[in-house]
Amino acid sequence: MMKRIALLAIVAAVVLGFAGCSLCNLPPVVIVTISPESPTWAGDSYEFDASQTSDPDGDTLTFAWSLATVPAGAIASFDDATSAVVSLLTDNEIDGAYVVRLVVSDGTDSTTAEFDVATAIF
Ligand SMILES: [Ca+2]
Repeated sequence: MMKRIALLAIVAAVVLGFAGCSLCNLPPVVIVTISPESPTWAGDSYEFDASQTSDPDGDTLTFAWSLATVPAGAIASFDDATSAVVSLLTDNEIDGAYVVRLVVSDGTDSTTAEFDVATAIF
């Protein structure tokens, strides 16, 4: 009887251990550096560097950049929307605000961050 109880305790601990692990995943901590810091001229590029982003559990991270908002008529895009460091080429002759969205996933959870940048015309 004691052996059976001990065995049940071990099984319960193993099951709880696995369940606990899948529930205790921590999401990525997003850190982004934007260059230049101030508004740039329309047609210039912004660099977004998320290479300092990390995961508390050491999980492998994937990056997905998108444009949540662009000035009317703008067709700006990223050079590589799945890289940790991306360049946003803004539209020539169109000034206004861009809202850049980054979703970083660790395969289980994701962290979303948004950044406002703007361009000006001469
Ligand atoms: Ca994680």
